[in-house]
Amino acid sequence: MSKLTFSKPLSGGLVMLIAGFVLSCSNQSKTDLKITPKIAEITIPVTGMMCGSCELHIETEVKKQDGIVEIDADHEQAVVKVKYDSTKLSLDDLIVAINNTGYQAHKP
Ligand SMILES: [Cu+2]
Repeated sequence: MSKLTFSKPLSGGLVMLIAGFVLSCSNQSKTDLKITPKIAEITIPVTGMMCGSCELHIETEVKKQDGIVEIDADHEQAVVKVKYDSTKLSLDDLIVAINNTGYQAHKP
């Protein structure tokens, strides 16, 4: 009924992945010294926080991202204030990180 086909979609993708990795590595070592952290500060509206432990939950999880300088969640104001290195993180990264904790972050 069915015939086995030996296509290799994986290996092609893998080679591309490795090539991209090597490229990005060599790029980085050249420009490494020139990269200075760009600290950005943002207040992100976040709904779903009810108390201090909700705040702590978000702070603890989002802090695991490389590039967080300071984070302060406030359930009464329904916001999360973040100071971060914008060369390492984007606003979208922050929103995804907050959403992954189960609360709803909204683009400011
Ligand atoms: Cu809570």
